[in-house]
Amino acid sequence: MENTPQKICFSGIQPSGTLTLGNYIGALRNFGLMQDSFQCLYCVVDMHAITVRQDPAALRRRCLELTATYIASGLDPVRNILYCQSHVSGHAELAWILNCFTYMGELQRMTQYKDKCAKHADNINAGLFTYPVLMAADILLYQADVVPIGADQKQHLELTRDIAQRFNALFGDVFTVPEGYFGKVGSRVMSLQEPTRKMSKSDPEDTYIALLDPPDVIRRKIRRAVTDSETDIRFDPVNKPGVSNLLSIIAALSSCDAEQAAQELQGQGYGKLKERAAECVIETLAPLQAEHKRLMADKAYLQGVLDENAKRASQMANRTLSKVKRKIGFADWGRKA
Ligand code: AQP
Repeated sequence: MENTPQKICFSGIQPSGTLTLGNYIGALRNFGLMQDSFQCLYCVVDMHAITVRQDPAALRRRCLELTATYIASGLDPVRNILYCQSHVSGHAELAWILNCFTYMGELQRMTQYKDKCAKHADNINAGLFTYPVLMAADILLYQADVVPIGADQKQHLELTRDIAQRFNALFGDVFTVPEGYFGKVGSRVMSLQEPTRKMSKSDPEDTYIALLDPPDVIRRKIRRAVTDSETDIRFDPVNKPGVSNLLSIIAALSSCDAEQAAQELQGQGYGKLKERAAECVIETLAPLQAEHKRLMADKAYLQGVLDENAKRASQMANRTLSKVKRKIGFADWGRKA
């Protein structure tokens, strides 16, 4: 029988703060689902993180914390390639090349760029603007077939596909055109205080649940979550965004759908809804938190995982980069990429 090459899955998370329940439900928990069927690369995207000012010591620490979170969430550090973006120079190289195949108008339409400009008005840097091109490079560098992401990244993935198709139309089949993978429920977890906005790790603390929050903090944050002035427990994201967000969280963590969760809690009041949501979150995060604590006690091990995997990632990246450079006409007489 012919040996078909394993399909590739790529995704990344920024070490820009403590990971939230949104990162977990929208992305991280789906990463684990891929590891049996794909060769997966999960990246700590520190180069994306510096589009917003970071404290250098905190950024270094968070890279290790995120690596520990990846492993603690069930990702096998041997089967999967868990590595740090800045350790593989191919990301920056390919991003520059793809910048020259991306239009200003395309980048100006990106809603995350507009949101981040509003949030960081004192630092609207060029990196913030070209962030989606770096993301396209991250994905295309490894010829990824599938990219598990939250709904907020859909627009960036569409742009990645457009760039890949544009490049392929000019130079032949260089890049695999990737597909997104979005979980059935919870691909957009909302802020606890402003449930019409997504939950973000760089927003104020009471708006999100951090993956490492202890049970009493989780209960308190959910108790204070904004709902509405009615009493009816109904899944209706437009008219009842706060209640619907809590129902989605319950649904995502207990493998039912949000309407079912609403039916089960019918007539029991918002207090009970919040209690149930808190229980689901606490129960889900407890094993991850324990494993994270154990891993963080062995930083040398985590650094070893990153070092080893950067080599594996670089080898894969260099294969694509050599091809791209050759196609666009960079001279390579007698040189190895
Ligand atoms: N609220 C969310 N609901 C569902 N998925 C989410 N993701 C983020 N927030 C939610 C998904 O998590 C992955 C990693 O995100 P990221 O850290 O690379 O960047 P982000 O999307 O900008 O996340 P944050 O938390 O909002 O970070 P900051 O505040 O630093 O910008 C992505 O797949 C994302 O879809």
